[in-house]
Amino acid sequence: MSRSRPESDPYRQAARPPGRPPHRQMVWIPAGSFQMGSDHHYPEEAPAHHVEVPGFWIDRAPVTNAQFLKFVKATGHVTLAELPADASAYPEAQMEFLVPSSIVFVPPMRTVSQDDPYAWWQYLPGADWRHPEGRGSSIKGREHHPVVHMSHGDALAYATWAGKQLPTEAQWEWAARGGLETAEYAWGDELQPYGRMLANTFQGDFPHHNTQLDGWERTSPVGSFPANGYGLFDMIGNVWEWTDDWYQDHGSNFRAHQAASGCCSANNPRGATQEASIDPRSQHGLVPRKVVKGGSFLCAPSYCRRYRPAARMAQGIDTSTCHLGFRCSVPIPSPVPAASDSSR
Ligand SMILES: [Ca+2]
Repeated sequence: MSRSRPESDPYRQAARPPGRPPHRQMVWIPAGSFQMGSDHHYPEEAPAHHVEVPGFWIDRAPVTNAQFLKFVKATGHVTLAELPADASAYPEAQMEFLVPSSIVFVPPMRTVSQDDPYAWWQYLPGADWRHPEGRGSSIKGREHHPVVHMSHGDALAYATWAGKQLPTEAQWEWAARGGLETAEYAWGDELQPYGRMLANTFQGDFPHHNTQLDGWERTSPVGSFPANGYGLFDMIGNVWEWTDDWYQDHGSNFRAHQAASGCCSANNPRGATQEASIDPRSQHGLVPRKVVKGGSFLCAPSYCRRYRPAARMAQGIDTSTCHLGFRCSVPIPSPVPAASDSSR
């Protein structure tokens, strides 16, 4: 059975882009409605609920190191990971954690409990977008890999410079589905159809044994795997991607809309308020959280099956890691392209 919309579908008829892309390497995503979230996986994805999304433009691939370098050269932007942390904001933190640093996946040498993420996550001094694995590492030869170690503010600064925005969660998920609105994956209902790897994820026994069946231990050049139905690369796997929505349980989001409207689908819902996105039980401070999507090269069937469009995760806006990047979007009517666009 085909999952594509019929030609008579009004949303299909509205699929044509309204004009030329506002920037190079952007793809038109037609307006549509779909079941956002999933009732078949992790609790934070439920309940699946009906939403509508107006048409918009989105980057064909995540922002790369080469693109981010142009931004830094043009603006002098210094990422959060390159700055020492404000001791007053983290009164409980030890001094060694206040130096410029970021979170890096360091695979353990042997089997460890999957209940202890500190067995494979380390704060490494000197880790940042230019040094993805900490001091001594570099992005030489990885110019076309997704930029990583991005805080939400870093991603937003780039998007603003480029005359773009960060996508909402609904936009991101609708785009990731590639026209297969109810499929488990961005390409269908099987993770590895005919044994074929269709995204950069983790194969083997997480976290200590990565068989690299897909050819990549860490990030991969954008476009190394097939595009989805909208022609978008790396929506799934490679790196998690920031959205611009404050995190909220889907259930709370859905109920709030029902209470406010009494009916109907939410149109491009925007999640919580900044204050409501904070987890009061967090051991990492009362940090506002945004939604990240898409999973990464560290998502494994044996640990984290978040290599699906419905998957989502709350991420503190001050957090940067070696598997977190972003891509940009442009709504319609689109803002005037920035002068920086010619450099992309
Ligand atoms: Ca891989």
